[in-house]
Amino acid sequence: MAIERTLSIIKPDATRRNITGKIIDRLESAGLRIVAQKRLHLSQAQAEAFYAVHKERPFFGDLVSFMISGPVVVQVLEGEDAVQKNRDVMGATNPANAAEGTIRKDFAESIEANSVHGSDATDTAAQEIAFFFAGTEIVG
Ligand code: RTP
Ligand code: MG
Repeated sequence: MAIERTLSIIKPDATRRNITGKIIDRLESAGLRIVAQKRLHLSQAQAEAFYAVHKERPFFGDLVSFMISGPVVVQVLEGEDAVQKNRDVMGATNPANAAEGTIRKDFAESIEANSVHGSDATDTAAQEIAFFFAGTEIVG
């Protein structure tokens, strides 16, 4: 397995409930290392740009509104097979379908307010990391 990096976002439903530490514990316990992290409040333009791939989807407007409804924590996670490992720890998009022991099963409020984002492939991970972080902000 290759050492990879992936982009993680702890979403506004989780910062609102003050459970960022509980989520970080799940990530670190799975063997993912936080090599960059910052808390920010996305602008509408930033959220629209980040989720541009979904702009034709019916949920796009609601998703953008949700993502700017409060602060987020954006992170670069590093580890073996980090992209898939993070997706496994996150669980399915809809918490009703998420496996036992996953972040979304245990913490997500709904299919939209589902507590975390994780890149879905190594190429999108590289793009999403560059969207939020300069190379000098990532310390492995
Ligand atoms: P993410 O990109 O946030 O890691 O989540 P994902 O891959 O599991 O899900 P994706 O299909 O990429 O959708 C992005 C986010 O949009 C919201 N969503 N709402 N109302 C709905 O039917 C719906 N479907 C998706 C969720 O916040 C999802 O994580
Ligand atoms: Mg996605």
